[in-house]
Amino acid sequence: MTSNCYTRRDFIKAMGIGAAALAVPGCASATRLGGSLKAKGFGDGQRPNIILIMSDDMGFSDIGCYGGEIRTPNLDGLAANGVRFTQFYNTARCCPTRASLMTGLYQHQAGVGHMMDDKGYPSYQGDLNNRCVTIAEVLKQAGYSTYMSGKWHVTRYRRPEGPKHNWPCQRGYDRFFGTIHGAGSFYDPCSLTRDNTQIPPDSDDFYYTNAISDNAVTYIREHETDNPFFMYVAYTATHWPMHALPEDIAKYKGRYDSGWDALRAERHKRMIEMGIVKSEWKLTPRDKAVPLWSEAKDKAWFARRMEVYAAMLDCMDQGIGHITSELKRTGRFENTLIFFLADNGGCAEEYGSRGKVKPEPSKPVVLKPMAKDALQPDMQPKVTRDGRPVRTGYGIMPGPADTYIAYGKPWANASNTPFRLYKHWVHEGGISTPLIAHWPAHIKAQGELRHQPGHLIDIMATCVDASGATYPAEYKGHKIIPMEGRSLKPAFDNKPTEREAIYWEHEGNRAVRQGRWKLVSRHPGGWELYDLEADRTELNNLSETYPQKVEQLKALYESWAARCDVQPWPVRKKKT
Ligand SMILES: [Ca+2]
Repeated sequence: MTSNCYTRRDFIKAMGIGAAALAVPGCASATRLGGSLKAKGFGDGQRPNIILIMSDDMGFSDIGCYGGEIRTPNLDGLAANGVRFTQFYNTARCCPTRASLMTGLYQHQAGVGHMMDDKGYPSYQGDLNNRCVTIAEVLKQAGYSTYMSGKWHVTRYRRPEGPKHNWPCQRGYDRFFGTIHGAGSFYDPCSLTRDNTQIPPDSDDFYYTNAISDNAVTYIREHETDNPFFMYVAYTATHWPMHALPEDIAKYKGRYDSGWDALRAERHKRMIEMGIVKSEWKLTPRDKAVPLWSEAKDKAWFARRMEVYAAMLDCMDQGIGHITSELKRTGRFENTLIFFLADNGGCAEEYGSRGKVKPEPSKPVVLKPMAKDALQPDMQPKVTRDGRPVRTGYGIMPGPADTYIAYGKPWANASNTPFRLYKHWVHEGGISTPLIAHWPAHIKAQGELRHQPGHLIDIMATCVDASGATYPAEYKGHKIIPMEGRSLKPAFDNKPTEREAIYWEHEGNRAVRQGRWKLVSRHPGGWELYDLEADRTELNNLSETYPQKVEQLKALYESWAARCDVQPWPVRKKKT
């Protein structure tokens, strides 16, 4: 197989035929090809490794280099030696973001118009379709080794038996460690998988964030050939539940005792000083559903929830440090393009934190420990592996494995400083993400900001551009939808990114951005118009002042929605 793969690649490259014409099923041995490829003039050492790192349910202002107080020295270091985009966007939710990011298409085009259920429309099948290709599939055809560590969440088939046609190793990855599903315990995640086999945690001190980092480091260490690699590192920090290690939580003890109002104000001030946001953009008012901190009850509980959240990100950043150390140790740091971003804004879901504590403390339940080799079947485990009941409810102090709650709306409001709304919505709080790009061999800027608007769809285009790969017109006999994004390489050098507009739709929340103008609607409400150059915090609705602009952007949106088969919300399951 190895020589087969090599010979065909070599031939196709030599003939100048696009990788589109090449589909070598089961060619998972690219890691062994590097030496041969180099010998034939393929691996000239110029093509970069590419590492795409993503956090989960993280706000725009959480990490240090975007104004946060959470200690992220490793991300800050990448930012200081690269560029930070201030107007980069995701899709506002886990699955659609991952579908869009992986394929370079809008999520509806890739078959994941909403989440992981089949609503009977091709654009809402809850599973990647065969009209898209993943970044891994594209780069693998160009001779890259392809690794993934972390959360997948672009298929509705998460059970151990599959079907597995949309698991990572069937969508372009040579090696995979992580979870197929979108959430779970950090101490015992459901759907934990190595390659194509679901597994239990491998040790008593298993903690998912560290396991993701360790596997990513291992993939770099074991990549011994000269061909470049692509690696996707998809952390589940800081998605609920609030699970973190005691030593990391201890670092933040007391840090949030001054509350969310003070936190929003201090972050906003730092963001202005750093140039992340403009001083003209007013800080949005505190969410109406959130009390003044001075009037909040149970402050110790609220503070603890944010301490754990901060600890989760802190741990992720430590892992990113291990990854960059391994790149340095193996001489790869200079010519590796590293991206860091988040899949959606801070999450206001009060998962597990409302209502009475369950199971009730007055009625102790006796549960059996789980067998060492038992797979965790549940997103929210009923029992820890050592036999303690997993508790939810108002007042539960999060952190350890026997708890399962979110950090909640007040802190999500602070995470998304200075914007409004959250994960799910396509106002700036839901869709704005940090994007750090670090690539010393190519990006000469050090610590500069880039204000060009960009979207997840641009990551595929940038990977194709940076690697010299060919985005296929056909793959495995299926016609592939052309890429939607634009390469960010010109933006690295601070040149403009040419594009018509950027579009969003999630659960009926809709938006289009063209240049400085954004038309946005919160389902089931009407259109609002904002001038983001003057008012990125979306406080001054200009729809009545500029009705013609509303009509023009609305027509653009509707044309895009028709082209991408966006259905009116709520999408009812189509009867077949
Ligand atoms: Ca998410």
